[in-house]
Parts: sequence; C-alpha cells; structure tokens
Amino acid sequence: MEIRHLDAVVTRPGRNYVLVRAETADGLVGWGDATLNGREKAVEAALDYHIAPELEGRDAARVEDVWQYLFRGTYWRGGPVLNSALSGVDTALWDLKGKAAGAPVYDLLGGRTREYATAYTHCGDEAVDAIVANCEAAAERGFDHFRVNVGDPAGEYLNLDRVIDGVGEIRERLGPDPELIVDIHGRATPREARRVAAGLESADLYFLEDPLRPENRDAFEGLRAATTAPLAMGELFTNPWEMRPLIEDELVDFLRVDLSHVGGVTAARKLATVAEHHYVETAFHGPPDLSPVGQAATVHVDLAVPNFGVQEFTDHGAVYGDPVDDVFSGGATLDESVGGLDVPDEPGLGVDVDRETALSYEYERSHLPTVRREDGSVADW
Ligand code: KDG
Ligand code: MG
Repeated sequence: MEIRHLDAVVTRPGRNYVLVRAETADGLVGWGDATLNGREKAVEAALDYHIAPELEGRDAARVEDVWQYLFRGTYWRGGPVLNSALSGVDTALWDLKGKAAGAPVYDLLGGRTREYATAYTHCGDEAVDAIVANCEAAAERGFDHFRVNVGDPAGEYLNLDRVIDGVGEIRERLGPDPELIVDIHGRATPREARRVAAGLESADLYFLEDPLRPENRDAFEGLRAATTAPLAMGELFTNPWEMRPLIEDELVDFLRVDLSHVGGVTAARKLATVAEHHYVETAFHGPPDLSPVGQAATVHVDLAVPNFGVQEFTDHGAVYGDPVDDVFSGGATLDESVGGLDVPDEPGLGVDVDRETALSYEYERSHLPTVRREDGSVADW
C-alpha cells in the first residue's frame, strides 16, 4: 500500500480547515485533519514542503512507523505546527488502513465498547437566563451534559464572581441532574484557579476545564489539594508526553487532548490506555475548529476505549450551513434519542471530502480573538 501522493487541502467552508489527503498507488484515498486555528498556512507548508516528499513512496500500512518517523526521526518533535501536521497524516493513514481492511477504524482499535458516545454541547452565553434557555433547548435534542460558560470569552478576561455566582444560579435553576461543565480556557492564575474551583464546589461540576495554563503543570498539585472539583486538561498539548505527569500523578480526572494536535488516532489511543490505568476518563476536544474529519476520528476512538467519559460536540452543519455540507459527507451523527454520537459502520473513518469543492472555498486569513485586560495588557485567550 504505497503512498503515491500526499498533500494538504486547505478549505474554508465557513471557517478554515487544513485537511491531509493521502492517496495510495492502488487508488485508495485517506483523509486526516491537521487544522491549527489561526496558523493554518504554517501547517500547510510543513505538510507540502517537508512531510509529503519524505512520505511519498513509503508503505501507508505502517502507521506506527510513520508516526515514530515524524515525531522522533526528524529530530524536531512536538509543537503546534509539526504535531498538527503529524496528527493529520496519522489520521489519514488510519482512514486508509480501515479502507484497505474493509473495517471501520473503531474495529481496528479493538472494536466498540459502547453503542454511542455521550456528548456535551455549548450553552454558554452572556446572561444566566439565556444559558438556562440554551440548556433547555439542548435537552430537547437529547443532551444532558452542558457547557455553561458565563460571559463573552472575547469580551472579558475572567470575572470570577460572575462565573461563580452565575454557575451557582444555573445549577439551582436546572436542578441536580444535568451534568455541568465550565471552561476556564487557561485564563486563570493559580490563585484565581483555586478561588474559582472552591467557589464552584456547590455547583457540583462534571468537570472544570483548563483551570490553569498548559505550561503550569506544577500548579495542579496546589489546585488538586484545594478542591474536589473534577479537573480536565489537555486541549493545548501538542506532544503526548505533556499529558504524562498529570495522568501519572493523578492530578486530573479527564484527558482532554485534541486528536488533531496531540498526534492523531495513534497518540490519543495510547494516552487513553495510560489514562485507563490511572482511572482517568476521556473528554476529547471537539471544538468548531476540529473539522468533520477530525470529529469522526475522535468518535472512533471514543467508541473503542473503555474509559470514555464524554465527547464535546460541534454541530458543523448547524453552525456553518450549506458550505460545510458541500465539502464533507458522512462522519459523526447525533442520535437525539440518547444525546450521543455515532459514526457510520463503513470502512475507514466513514467521512468523505469533495476535494474540488473544498478547494473552491478559499482560505482567508483569520486570527483567534485577542483579549486585553482593562489596563490594555495582553491576557490569555
Ligand atoms: O482553537 C481554539 C479552540 O479550539 C478553543 O478555544 C475551544 O476551548 C475550546 C473548547 O473547549 O472547545
Ligand atoms: Mg476548552
């Protein structure tokens, strides 16, 4: 199964995505997701100038060997650009492997351990009334896990009182049953993280996400000691080893890596196994900047791993409308009777990309919002 041609397909069906397309000499095509929000062209260049020429002619069936080559064999390892490129290649090779074997990727990972992957959806808003209404609407679609961020992330740095009081009121109004998630998005200092975690204890969260910045691993010990709130971390990790101390020292409860940054299906499956041995569950990242290809790959891993927790869900069709449906077909679907995700029982990832249509939606320069404090200084977004 020789890789004849590999390249990046950059498309903008509503937002920018970087896809990896790998074609074998016998005509099979595999797709992966290498999107790096706001830095898409850097990944495209890594793929087209450095990675594709080194992979063409190699055996596509040797997924692990290609992973090892791209991570260790090229000396420079990890980092958002190179590891997103590696992630996209790895996922495309799993898609090819499934297509060659005539089996869905979850089967190649050991087979289903569940019928669907329970999902959570974003219900955050400016005001508590709107958030409660969003949760009620989401409950109509079968969800019982809601992300209830209070305030506009692009407008305000981090208002601890507003978050603590707002989430407390949401819990009171929704009652004890729904699972609530709050994403701090790495904005808090260790002092602020301890305060918000303590303040949210009575809201009985499913998890508190990214309470600290990714480089600040040591502060997790203090936070862990200060709260019983379950903690989730990992969407910014671009090297699977970054997650290791948090899992091994049992400083988090949820493994929240992003398949398109941490190293594809291969890295996510391995990390889930390490996590299983520490009773850490998965909550893989599923934001709008993960394409339907990345989303499908993520759900394949969700269905296979025994220690699945929950899956973040983006409804791309609802957010981006027709363009996204013109480019992508198949992929993960929501079963509203259970609030869970499934993928087609087709060989590979079960998601297809119309290359010509994808290329007709041309890339546009974009950037994540930049947040500044009241005094004008740059803050973490
Ligand atoms: O590219 C950044 C987004 O993926 C991120 O802001 C989304 O934090 C996020 C989440 O939990 O979905
Ligand atoms: Mg997040």
